[in-house]
This record gives sequence, structure tokens and C-alpha cells, in this order.
Amino acid sequence: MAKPPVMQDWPGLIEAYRSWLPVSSTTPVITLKEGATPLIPVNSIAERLGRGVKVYVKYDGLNPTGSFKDRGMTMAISKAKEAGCEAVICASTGNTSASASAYALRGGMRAFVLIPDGYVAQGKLAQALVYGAEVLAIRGNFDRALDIVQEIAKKYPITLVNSVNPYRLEGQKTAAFEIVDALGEAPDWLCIPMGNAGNITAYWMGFQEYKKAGNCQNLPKMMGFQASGSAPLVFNTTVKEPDTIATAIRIGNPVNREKAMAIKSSGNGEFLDVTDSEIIEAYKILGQEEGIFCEPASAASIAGLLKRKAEVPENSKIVCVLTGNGLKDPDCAINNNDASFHTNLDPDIQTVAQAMGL
Ligand code: AN7
Repeated sequence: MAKPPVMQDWPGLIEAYRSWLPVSSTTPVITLKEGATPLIPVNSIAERLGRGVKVYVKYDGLNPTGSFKDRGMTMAISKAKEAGCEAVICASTGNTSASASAYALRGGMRAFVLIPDGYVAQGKLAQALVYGAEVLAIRGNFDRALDIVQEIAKKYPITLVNSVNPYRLEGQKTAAFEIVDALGEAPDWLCIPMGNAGNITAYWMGFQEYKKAGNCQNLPKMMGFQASGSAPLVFNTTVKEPDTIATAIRIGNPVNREKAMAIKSSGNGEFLDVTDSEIIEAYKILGQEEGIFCEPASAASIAGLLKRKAEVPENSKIVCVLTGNGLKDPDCAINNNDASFHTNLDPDIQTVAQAMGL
């Protein structure tokens, strides 16, 4: 009998893609075995598009701390460790802080995380606290927090692990490698939510490197989506008071703006905004029709694809990136679903059977 594939064989993305990454034999590899996330067909979305289109989601919410940030953080923290660093800092809408906290802990470093007070989803805040980070909540938004941590990292011997740290993008580009390795080619479209635009930049790097090496023949069209209330890249502006239910991408002044704009001006990218209600509609479709629970920011990739339905090429292959796990934001889930939830029932058979409609 053939031996089944064993997940334990997966060494984490630095080992898996070592020759593509700026690591040497002496780099200490700090890993939680991130990467190797599934590419799942989503027929409910494909059916809405018709014309032979195939749609997959790259479910990066299955990473060890529940988001794609782990791909970048294994690299950033390993390189920080290699450089002898003892503390890291980041600003975060939640996922970066969760990931930085976990990887810094494993690397034996302190983690300081600055977050916008009241605008980080419960699951993410819980993670930073559980992983023992020093959590600093400011009365200000993410953009302000990022300004502060950039200044602190300049002044003190603390390594910045936001996506201005180039090792973050190096790690994150492996998601593009995994997609090509799984499909045998690049998709026609890659649909992805944008906040600071680090991830879209990393994917673009990954696809380009693979194409150059002959691992794929084509490059995907990069479809970047932002929430309408926080869409500085779509409208080519800075948003002073960004607002959206998708708190992960509640960002008004993206730090990777120029890199994102370069993708767009090269003719390989298109940016579009999606409203909160379009995000929630996509979020519900994934939950109710696919059994896939992502966080609202991630659902922007599906919302954007559905909004661009008329432009999808016939028989194309599309990958939507689900950047974060739905469990991160239980409040959003509880407030946005169509489930029948019967509460305060008398604890007897008759009442329960009646509530069941029997
Ligand atoms: C689920 O955690 O910026 O365009 O501080 O958590 O690379 O910024 C999170 C961003 C998409 C946007 N989806 O990625 C942070 C943070 C989820 C996210 C994005 C984020 P970028």
C-alpha cells in the first residue's frame, strides 16, 4: 500500500523554499511550520461567474496564527535572530501583532505591538496577549501607530517587523510559489485584499521569480481590492479617517503604496473598492455555501471578483486569497449571519422539538 502523505514532512516554508529565500546555512530558522495551505475549489463562486471559469481560494487562514502574516514573520524573525536582535516592534490592525508575538516568543525575543484601541478583532487581541507580547493600544488609527513604531525603531535597538521590513515580503512571496506548484501554472487572475499592499507586492515578486525560472509561463492579472471606506490605493489618495467593518484593512496611508502603484502602472494590475455590504455578502456565501470561514477583510477578494464578474475571461482560472481565519473576528460573525439561532429555550424536549419545527 502506498504511504499517505504525512503533514509532519512539511518543514515550514523557509526549508521548503530555502533556495528562493535570503537565508544561509547559519540562519536560525524560527518556524511554526507555516505555509502549505490548501487551495480549495469554490464552486458556488464559479457558478456565479459561469462560462467555464474555475475559482479557488488560497486558504491562508490555516497558518499557525491564522493568517498569511506567518509567512512573512518566519523570515523576519529568523533574520532578526540571526542579527542578534532581542526585541521586535510592529503596528498592527491585529494579524501582524498576533504573528509577531508568536514568532518573537519562539525566537526568544520580546515583542512590542501597537494597536488602534478598540479596532482590533477580539481573536487577534487574545492571541497577542496569550503569546505574551507587550500590547500598547493607542487612541489613534493604524497609520498613526505605524508612524510611531517607525520612529521608535530608528531610535532604539528594536527591529521593525511591519511589511517595510523586506524579509516579510520575501517570506510572503512563497504563497505565489505554492499556488503555481499546485496548479502547474499561474492563475489568470489573483484576487487579493489590500491594506498596506505588502501582500500583493509579495505575490507579484513570487510570480515574477517563478516565471523567470521557467516554473510558469504567464503572470496573473493582479486584482487588488480595498474596502470603500479605506481605499487610498483605488482612489490614489490618503484617507485620514479610514472606516470599514474589515478592521484588518482599515488603513488610510499604505506603506507599500509605490510598489502597489508600480504593479498597476505596469498594466498587470487593477484596483477596485468593495463596500462593506458587498464584503459581508461574500463572507456569507463562503460560510453558507462552502463551509469556509474567513475574516471580513479576506472576503473582499471574493466580493471584488463578483463585482468584476463581467470582465472574467472565459475558461479562466482564478485564485482568491483568503488572508485570515474567520475565528479571528467572532463579533463580525455573530452580527452577520442568516442562521436560525434560538435562545433562552426552556430545557425540555417539547420546547426544543417545537423550536426545531417538528
Ligand atoms: C486578514 O495586521 O496590516 O495589504 O497590521 O490582516 O499586506 O497590508 C493586516 C493586513 C489582508 C492586508 N487581510 O494585507 C496588520 C495588517 C488580512 C489582514 C490584509 C491584512 P496588506
